[in-house]
Amino acid sequence: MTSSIPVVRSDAHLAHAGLIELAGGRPIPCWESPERALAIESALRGDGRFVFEAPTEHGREPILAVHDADMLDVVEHAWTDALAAGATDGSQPLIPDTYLLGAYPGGMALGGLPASRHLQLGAYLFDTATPIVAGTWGAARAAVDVALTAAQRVLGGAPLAYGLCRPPGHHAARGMFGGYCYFNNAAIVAEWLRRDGEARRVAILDIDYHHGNGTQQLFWERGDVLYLSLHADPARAYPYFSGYASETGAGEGAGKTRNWPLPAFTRIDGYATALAEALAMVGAYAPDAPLVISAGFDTFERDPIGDLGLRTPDYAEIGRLVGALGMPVIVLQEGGYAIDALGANALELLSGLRGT
Ligand code: SP5
Ligand code: ZN
Repeated sequence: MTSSIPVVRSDAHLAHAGLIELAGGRPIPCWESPERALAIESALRGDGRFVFEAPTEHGREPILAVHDADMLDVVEHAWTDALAAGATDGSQPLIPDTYLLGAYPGGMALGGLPASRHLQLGAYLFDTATPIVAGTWGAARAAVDVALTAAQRVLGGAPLAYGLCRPPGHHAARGMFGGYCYFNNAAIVAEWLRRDGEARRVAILDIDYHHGNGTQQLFWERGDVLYLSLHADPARAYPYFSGYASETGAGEGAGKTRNWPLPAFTRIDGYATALAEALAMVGAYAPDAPLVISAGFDTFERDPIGDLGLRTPDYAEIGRLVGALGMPVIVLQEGGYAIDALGANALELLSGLRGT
């Protein structure tokens, strides 16, 4: 009998709630909601093949190996600084009013930033859909611990483990966050596999609907981490500014980043063609660590913010194709917003990977 698949999950995400984003200039409830993770957990609990566990604390060090300390400081303190300054009554999420773009300084030398961390927010956050509330810091920290604990299970011998990360991570870069993401869970795991797991080559396969700009930025010049991403063409889809096929890495990382921008309404046949190219690259790279999958289900045909055409059984097919590599796999949750289908889609992916 095949043994149970470890699922690492935490309740800390429940306090990262009451989020809003803008749609056509109007505030709407954030698509990235607690109900997403609850739906997945409930579907997996209704299936006998999983064993559930809480994350163990890994501290700040694995996060600081990937992100700048001043960015962590803002995620940790923006909310309490805003409350202390009377800038919010605490009933609404914090969204910056001013963003520090790369073009701001021009030829100037900038003299500093305000001391209050809520006034620094626009220097680290790149979109309006990633607000801060009282529970954000705790949830983002727990998501990292969830990811690292899942990685530990696989290093400990499990062929497959699932980290039910919420918030997601792949849009978070070294000193910048956004896209519903605060800390880059998958990148933190990859870096941790290099440092603590003593791996020499780690591969990250990103199957979220969106380009993982954060993961790509972090490993752009790194030959020791392969980053492969299948996603909606940024010419029409968020995050717009990266994920084009011409982006392939630089320096020691030349050729170690690859992107497959996909047309709208891509179905499993077209998707599998791109995936086969990515999987051949993983095989040729010959990782000596588990494969890290940034798993988003926003590629689903009914996803409210996506336009690809995958159906529920297609995730089992993706799982089987990846599983044919014969590598141990760490699956980390990224996006996916069709709440009524998330549980089934996650079950299919994990079943395909497990070969059942
Ligand atoms: C982790 C992840 O999936 N982050 C995605 C963040 C996307 N946020 C902005 C989405 C803008 C969507 N516009 C949708 C139009 C739908 N008709
Ligand atoms: Zn996404």
